[in-house]
Amino acid sequence: MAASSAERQAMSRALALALRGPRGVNPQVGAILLDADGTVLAEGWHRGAGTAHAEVDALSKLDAGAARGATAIVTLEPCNHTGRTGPCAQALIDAGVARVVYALDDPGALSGGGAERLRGAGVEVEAGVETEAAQALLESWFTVQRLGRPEITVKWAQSLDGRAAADDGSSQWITGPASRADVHRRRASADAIIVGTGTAIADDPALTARDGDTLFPTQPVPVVIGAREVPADAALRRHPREPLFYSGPDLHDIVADLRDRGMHSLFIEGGPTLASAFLAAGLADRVLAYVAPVLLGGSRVALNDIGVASITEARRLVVDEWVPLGDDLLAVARLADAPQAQTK
Ligand code: RP5
Repeated sequence: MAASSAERQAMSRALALALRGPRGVNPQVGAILLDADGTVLAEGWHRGAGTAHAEVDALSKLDAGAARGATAIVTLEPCNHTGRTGPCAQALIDAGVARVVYALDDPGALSGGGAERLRGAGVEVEAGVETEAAQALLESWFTVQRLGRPEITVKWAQSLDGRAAADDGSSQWITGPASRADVHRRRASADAIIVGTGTAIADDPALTARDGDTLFPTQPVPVVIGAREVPADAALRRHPREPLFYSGPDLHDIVADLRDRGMHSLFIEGGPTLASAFLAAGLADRVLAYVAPVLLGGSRVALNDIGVASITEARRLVVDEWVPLGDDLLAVARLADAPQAQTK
């Protein structure tokens, strides 16, 4: 039976509840229990790995037996997996829930299959309600499920002749205010912002996401990669999130560690050595190239060795958008050889 308007409304509310949970290793999920008249019996959401899942959180707010015959509205297919907590599909069956309406299938190899388990126990299941909003909520979590690592965006600013700095190393600013404001908005939606020690020392960046002097409510964790010591009074050490420093390890290990810390999206902000290393390692899904109408000449190119020895090895891009920003132009592009580009 298709979802009723009360069920659709409850799904929108469940999506808002999901947002109360942290972005992390587990997906953000919200759940609502409705009685036969569509009245809300209880609400729940997931508060992060190791804590009750949204359905169980909602059930825990009711007396035993009170969910008998109820409808559960859940933003993600109830899990079928015993991890640190038990399978939600079974908890719903045990509570006597008669109908489950959910937005998206759980893609997890271990956690998927909840709908089948529910149906097997005689519970009515309706999937695919408010999928677009649920997809937007869980996009970066799905990326981690699909790729096994966070989504990686490599950003740089360059002169029209492809330079990231003048020959003395000065680079502030190549692009105009509209481009820089755009960068800050994008920083705010990333989980981590990554620079090399070269950039950390030469530019002393704050690495915050801000509008003028005002910080956006969400801030990426600043991450610095490289062997050199970042000064004790560096601006990034005053960042509202505690910075992470990696000195030696392989980029793949660093990315895996950031994933294990619950990060879904990484924003690589330079400089050229670090950006090139991520590209060369195949650790880039998206490129943001801000191009300014200025010439710098000299040797400080925006990218150096990305593993392309000959034109036949060129890394092709699929441009999603050319965005005019004041006098600058931003290319928002995907690497044609990135796993994501092929599935879109
Ligand atoms: C990067 O961000 C540049 O490399 C520059 O060093 C840095 C500036 O960061 P904020 O100090 O504005 O945070 O684009």
